[in-house]
Amino acid sequence: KLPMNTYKTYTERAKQHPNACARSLFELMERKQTNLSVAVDVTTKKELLSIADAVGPFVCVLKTHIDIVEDFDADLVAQLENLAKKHDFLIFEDRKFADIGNTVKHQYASGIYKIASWSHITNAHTVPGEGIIKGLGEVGLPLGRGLLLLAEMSSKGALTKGSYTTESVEMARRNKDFVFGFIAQQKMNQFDDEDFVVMSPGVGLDVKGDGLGQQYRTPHQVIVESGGDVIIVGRGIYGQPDQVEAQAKRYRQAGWDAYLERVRI
Ligand code: 5IU
Repeated sequence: KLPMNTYKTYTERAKQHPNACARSLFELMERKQTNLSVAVDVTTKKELLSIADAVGPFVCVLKTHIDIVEDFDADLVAQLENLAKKHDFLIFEDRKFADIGNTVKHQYASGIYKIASWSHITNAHTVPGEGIIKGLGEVGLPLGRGLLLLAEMSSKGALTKGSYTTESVEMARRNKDFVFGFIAQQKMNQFDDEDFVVMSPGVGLDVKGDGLGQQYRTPHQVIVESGGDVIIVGRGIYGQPDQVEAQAKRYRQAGWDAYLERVRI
């Protein structure tokens, strides 16, 4: 049996949520009827923008790895921001910060990418301890950004388990102003008065893995059986260039059907 909040609608959860980033995400999900996030791991500006424009109408969150884009420039960010407005989605730079608070602060605000200036959501490993949240928060909180902690990874042999995962949840509890959820494979709530958003990567309908450790589960397994809130799909959607829109529609439908099944239980 999953925690009580899991069975509430995104709208009900939006109304009750103390975190502004979570509220706007839940409202957006209900408005667009989608719990799909597309992970666009491509290496050119042209491909990234073209996929973002094609999947835009079907996603709540567009997940980027900005440092793999060979021809990155400030115009890419400006165009991404325009697409986020045009299609009504949030941008999530999957940066996986992992250093001490003072260092991640600079990595988040500065350098070439200036992630905090355009990415609504980012994420961090908890391996350095709570200082990483404080450091990122100094930059992100004044800008209204939200942070996800990496409580569990999808890949085979990941060390994110047991006390690592439970202590990551404790860190989130102590920093609810900035941390609104987790990257995880299942619901992380234990108490009825808390409602962490769970985004789950490692989602695919056609294959079980990728030969490099990735492990795939279906939207039904993630949303109905494990209580996840957002499915993150990468190659399952952009893997075949001529089918990007069709696959985005297919995964959006599978994710939304699973959500409707869960809230009607
Ligand atoms: N990603 C994972 N697993 C994780 C975390 C992040 O796959 O545990 I944290 C990222 C990596 C990639 C996307 O950007 O999610 C999944 O892409 P595919 O659906 O193509 O495997």
